[in-house]
Amino acid sequence: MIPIAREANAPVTPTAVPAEICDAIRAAHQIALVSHVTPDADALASLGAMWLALPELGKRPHLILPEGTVSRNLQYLVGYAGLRAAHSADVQDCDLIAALDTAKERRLNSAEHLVALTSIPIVNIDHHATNPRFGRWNWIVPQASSTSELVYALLRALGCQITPTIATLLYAGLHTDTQGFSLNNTTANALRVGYELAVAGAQIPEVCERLHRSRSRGEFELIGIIYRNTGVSPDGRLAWSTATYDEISAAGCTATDIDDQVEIPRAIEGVRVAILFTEGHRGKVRMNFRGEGGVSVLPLAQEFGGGGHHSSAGAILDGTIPEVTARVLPAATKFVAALKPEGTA
Ligand SMILES: [Mn+2]
Repeated sequence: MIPIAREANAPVTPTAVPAEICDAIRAAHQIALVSHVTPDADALASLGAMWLALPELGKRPHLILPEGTVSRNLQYLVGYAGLRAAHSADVQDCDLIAALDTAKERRLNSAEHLVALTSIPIVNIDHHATNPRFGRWNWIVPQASSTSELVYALLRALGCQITPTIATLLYAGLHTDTQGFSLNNTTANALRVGYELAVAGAQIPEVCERLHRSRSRGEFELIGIIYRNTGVSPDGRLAWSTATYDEISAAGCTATDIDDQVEIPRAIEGVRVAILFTEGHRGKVRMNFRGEGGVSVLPLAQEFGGGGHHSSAGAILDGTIPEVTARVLPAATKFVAALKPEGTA
């Protein structure tokens, strides 16, 4: 047993929603809902929950979800919630854009309509610490487990009904971003929201089976490759793995199947920094960085033009896996060497 000295958490108070965020939504008529490219469950859940709830307030929401960007597992959620995507061009008819869970303006999934975006005000709702506040209104809460947690607070503040379908979506987002309530963003408030979503009728067993225990044979193959390619530094504090474009393709997978496989090298005891290098598109290597035990990997990701959260960040570099690892692993080794030794303050 590791004795952990910590103070009691602050009392659980629901997340306060800034009045200007509610006002911006109340004043709008047609709202484009946008999130980041290759949406994860949190992005999709936030979009879907807003899309389902806003008509009740007399709003016309447009769900911007370009074709071919939703992974197989998340297709289930789209079907379950009956989400119907609008055309990106519909953004032009909107008087408000709600950007959800998107840490950078250029990662918005409606990039081809950025010209239109510049003239339409954006309400920016996110939990990424590095979000540069690109909206006219910005509600950025890095302590929130997920954007789904914020959207839940927002819908409650707007007086929307949390239907079982909305609850299921938001629970999926919360569950995924906390990795099944196991990461250090599993706050008392995240658990409280999880509880309230369960009370509201979230279909927890089914959504968790579909999102976490429904791997295709291809994804299963890919996991094998990632186990096989895992390397660990001599001091055991840095672990990484790789998958080349050819390995991903040979497994029958595509870039949309790359999700949280970085959890594989991260799971080794004593690892403080884990990195997954994947060449989902030929010549482009995406890096997922994870910090364990309170280590912030954000500076490391930012060194390579990326961003994200303190314990979970990403970056993309041009090149092949050998080229990119040759650049990044020495920097990561130096970064880990500079961390304070375990057990010191
Ligand atoms: Mn998120």
